[in-house]
Amino acid sequence: MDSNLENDGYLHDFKPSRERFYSDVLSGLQKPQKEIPSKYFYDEQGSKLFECICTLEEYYIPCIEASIMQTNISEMVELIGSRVLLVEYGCGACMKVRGLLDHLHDPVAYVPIDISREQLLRVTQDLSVSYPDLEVLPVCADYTSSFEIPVAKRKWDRMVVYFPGSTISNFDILSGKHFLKHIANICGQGGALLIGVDLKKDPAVLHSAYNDNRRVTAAFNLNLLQRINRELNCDFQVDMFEHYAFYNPRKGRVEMHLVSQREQSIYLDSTTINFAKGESIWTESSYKFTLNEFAQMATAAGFKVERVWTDDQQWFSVQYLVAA
Ligand code: AVI
Repeated sequence: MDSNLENDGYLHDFKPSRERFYSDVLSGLQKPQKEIPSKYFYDEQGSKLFECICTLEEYYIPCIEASIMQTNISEMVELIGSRVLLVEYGCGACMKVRGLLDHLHDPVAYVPIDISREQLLRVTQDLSVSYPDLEVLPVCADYTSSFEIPVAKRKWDRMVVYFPGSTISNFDILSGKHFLKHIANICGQGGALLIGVDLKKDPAVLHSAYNDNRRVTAAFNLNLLQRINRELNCDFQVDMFEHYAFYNPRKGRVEMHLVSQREQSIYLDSTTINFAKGESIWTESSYKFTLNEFAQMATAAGFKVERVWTDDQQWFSVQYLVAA
């Protein structure tokens, strides 16, 4: 994909096209188990809803991850070392990285990567005010497809990729392994990945995390259909679908679906998609790992697990993996 530099010349833009969204939705809805890739949750409205999920009491991840980061920041910064090129995959509002940037020794540059161009431009400006000596090189891209890491003005000693929030959970196991392999290649020998990884726990905790009382997660899930209506001129009757999330212990993952409340059809251009009553669209998987399971995946991808930090209940982990 070509990089279209914005007018002011500093945004490296690899944003995926409407055609790609359309073909992913069409092919997903034509599968026997209908599905839509979870990366399409994050339009402007979806990103806002996700930020709201992150403030919910039931959704334990942000709070526990933040406390693991705070407690262990000195050790993390020591491992990362000085003159680092810090790259963040899916930076969102760039809130989490501030905790790192506040403590790193002489970082060379920060490369925030996100699919949401407007938010990326906004947060880049905010970061330049907060960290005037730091070179910020934003990249607008779907980080699961191809893009290039921009060249920093200064030479760096090590590239470290930051991938918090357990977004790795939203890949299926094989593509998660490929993704980690791709990161190992990008950061090169001696480079590292600082990653948040959600752990297996009581299914009741998982159930309420993905079925919150205020139904924010339900709104987040249903926004996917609203987005398809808005951007692809489709005619989903959103109130005829229901959010459904459950823990599948055999697969070790929470699955989110949108279940059709009646027999119905939708039209995507000239294609008709039929739904039986009770038929679902699978919209997200969120894998939960044991420390051992994740270590196996990381090792198979070419990483050595250097350090693992967890909370007292072992609900969540932050891991420092070094590219072998
Ligand atoms: C972004 N990702 C790690 C979240 C998760 O927990 O899998 C997305 C999410 N889906 C529903 N709630 C949060």
